[in-house]
Amino acid sequence: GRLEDEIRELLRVNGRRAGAAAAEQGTRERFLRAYERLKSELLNDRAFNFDFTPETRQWVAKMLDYNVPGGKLNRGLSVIDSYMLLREGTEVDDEDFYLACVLGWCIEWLQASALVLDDITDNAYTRRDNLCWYKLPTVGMSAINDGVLLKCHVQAIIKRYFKEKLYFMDLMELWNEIGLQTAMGQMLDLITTHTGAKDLARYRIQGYRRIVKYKTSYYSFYLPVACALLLNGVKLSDYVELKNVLVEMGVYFQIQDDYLDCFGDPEVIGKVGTDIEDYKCSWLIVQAMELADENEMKILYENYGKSSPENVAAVKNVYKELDLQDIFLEYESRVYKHLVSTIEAEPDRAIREILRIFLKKIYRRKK
Ligand code: DMA
Ligand code: MG
Ligand code: MG
Ligand code: MG
Repeated sequence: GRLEDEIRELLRVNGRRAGAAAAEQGTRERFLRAYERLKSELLNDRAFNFDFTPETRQWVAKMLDYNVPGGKLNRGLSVIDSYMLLREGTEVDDEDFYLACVLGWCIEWLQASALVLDDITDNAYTRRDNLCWYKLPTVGMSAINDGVLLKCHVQAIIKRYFKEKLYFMDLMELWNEIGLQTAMGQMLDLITTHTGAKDLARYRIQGYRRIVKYKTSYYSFYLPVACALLLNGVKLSDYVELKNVLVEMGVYFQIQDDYLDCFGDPEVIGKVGTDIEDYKCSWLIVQAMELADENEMKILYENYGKSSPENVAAVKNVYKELDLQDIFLEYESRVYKHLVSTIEAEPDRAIREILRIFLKKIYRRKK
C-alpha cells in the first residue's frame, strides 16, 4: 500500500544519502593518502638524498605537516569534485583520480605558502587551532623562507607529474598567472592600510573588491575549476564567463572571512582576528564608513588600527550599534540569490553542478 511505498522511498533516499556520504569519505581518504605520497616524494628527492642530512628531511617533513594538510581542504577537494563532474559518464581510473589529487594538493601547498607569509605580515597569533608557524620559538623569521619553499614545491610537483602532458604549458601559465595575482592582491591589501591611515574614509567598496578579487578569488575559486578543466583536456579560453561567477563567489567568501574575523567564534574558526588592530580595509569598516554618524565616525577614527583591547572593543561596539551583523546577513541572502540565478542560467550541466556545490559549501559558513 501507500505506507509501504513511502517506506521504500525513504529507504531509497537514505541509501542514496549514505552512498553519497561514503563516496565523500572515500574521496577525502584517497586525497589524504595522496598527500603522504607527495610528501615522501619531495623528501626522497635525489637532491635530498645526496646533499642533505636526515635532520634536514625531518625539518621539512615537520614544516609540511604543520602547514599543508590541517585546513578545511575545500580548495583541494574542489579540484577532485569538479574533475569528477566534468568526467561524468566516463570511467575515471586511479591514475586520473590521483592526478586530480595532485593538483588539489598543489592548491593546498600554495595556500600554505600564502598563509605562512600572511600571518607574518598580518601579525597574527593563531591559525587552524594552533600557533602560527612563525610564532614557534624554533621557527621565527625563518618562516619567510619556508613560505618561499612551499611555493617552490608547487612548481616541482607540477613538473614531476605533468611535464609530458599536452596541457603542461597551459598549466604552468595558469599557475604563474594566479601566483602573480595572489601576490599582487596581498600587496594591495598591505599597502592599502597606508591609505586608510591617512584617512579612514578612503576605505570604499570598490577598492575593497579589487583587493579581495586578487588576494582570494583567483586562487581559491577560479584555480580549482581551471585545474579540473585542464585535466579534462579543454582550453580555458572557452570558459571566460565562468571566471566571473567564481570571482564573485570568492568576494563573498572573503566578506565572510572579514565578518568572522570580528564576529566569528575563535574556537570554531581556529584563529583570533586581527583586522581591526591591523588597520585592514575589511568589509566591516567599509560598511561602517558608509553608515556611521558624526559621533560614531569620531570613535572609529580614534580607535581603528590600534592594538589595545579597549580600542578594539570601542570599534566592535560601533559595529554593533550600526547593526553590521544584520547588514551582513542581508548581504549574504542577496548575494546568494544573485549567485543562484547566475548559476541556474549556466547552460553547461557539469559546470552548473560544479558551481552549485561550491556555493553550497560556503553559504552561511561558520568557519
Ligand atoms: C587572506 O586574507 C588572503 C590570503 C591570500 C592568505 P586574510 O589575511 O584575511 O586571511 P586570514 O583571515 O586567514 O588571515
Ligand atoms: Mg591574515
Ligand atoms: Mg592578510
Ligand atoms: Mg581574514
